[in-house]
Amino acid sequence: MPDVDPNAAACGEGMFGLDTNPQEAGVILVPVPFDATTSYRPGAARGPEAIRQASHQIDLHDREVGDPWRAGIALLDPRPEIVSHGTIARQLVEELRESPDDDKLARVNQLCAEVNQLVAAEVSQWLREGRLVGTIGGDHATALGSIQAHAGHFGEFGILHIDAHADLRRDFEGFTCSHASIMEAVCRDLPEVTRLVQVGVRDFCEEEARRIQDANGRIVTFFDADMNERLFTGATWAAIVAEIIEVLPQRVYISFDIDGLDPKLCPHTGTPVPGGLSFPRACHLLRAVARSGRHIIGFDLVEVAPGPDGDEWDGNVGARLLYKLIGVALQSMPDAPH
Ligand SMILES: [Mn+2]
Repeated sequence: MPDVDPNAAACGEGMFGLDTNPQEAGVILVPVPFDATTSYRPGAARGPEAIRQASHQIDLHDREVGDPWRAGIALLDPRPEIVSHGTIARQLVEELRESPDDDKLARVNQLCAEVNQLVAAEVSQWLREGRLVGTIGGDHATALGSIQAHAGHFGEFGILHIDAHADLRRDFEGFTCSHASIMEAVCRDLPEVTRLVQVGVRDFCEEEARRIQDANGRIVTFFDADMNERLFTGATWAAIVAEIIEVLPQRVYISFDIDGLDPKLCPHTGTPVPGGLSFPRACHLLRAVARSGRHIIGFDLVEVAPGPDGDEWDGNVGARLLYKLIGVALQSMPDAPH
């Protein structure tokens, strides 16, 4: 157990004020400060740092998830190549939006592919050492390498995908790895992902709606409008959560786009949409997954973006959600006391 006083104010500089050495941590957090293809409003590249800074005000003892800090939580340093790739790619994307250029587009796609490979290699290495690994984006495309690594390590699993968007576009602005097509890439390239369960979706195109319909049950989407219609006419959140859990396989990877929450909780995220989950509803859902006996094998938290003037609210919500994600994943481990 790390040498920490959970009742004292945060004293370390690491995530949640912990300065756990990665070699001694049960939980490894991989930051991916990269958001090259964000279409509307960039900023998610600064997400990991915003979450780290805001995390210092969080109490380490949590009513819902107990004491996840006891497992040891270590935030890795961002890979310098990811940072430099992001700077180059963002510049190229800005030029592309001025005038299309096939060579520049190919270069951006190559940079994104290299970031994926770096993330996949890093996550795989820690999974082989038996750690719980969480990836912190970055835009949603940064989750792909993490999901690939979990597929390589665990074999078959399902994804619980909380998001305002379906992320099932075949190709978005010519980018092969866009935040808007990440789950399409996952479904196309990773047969290990036996089911994609989407929650909170409220912004999608006709092609994506057809993609869901034609997936023969591999993609199950709990649309925000449908859930609200039921809640407004007397259904309970617990009943809807039970239906979500029922379609999840035994092993679950959670991909959490912060914009799945009410945008009041993430006002600076790249593509906010009205509606979405409240914080307590999201926490109830996460806890229910762990309580159901399913094994949460890993997770990502993406699209958290700080305000331009140092507004820390998005980071604050992101840090609290991150602590819950770590907590439920630890609770769900096959050998964890329930
Ligand atoms: Mn989204």
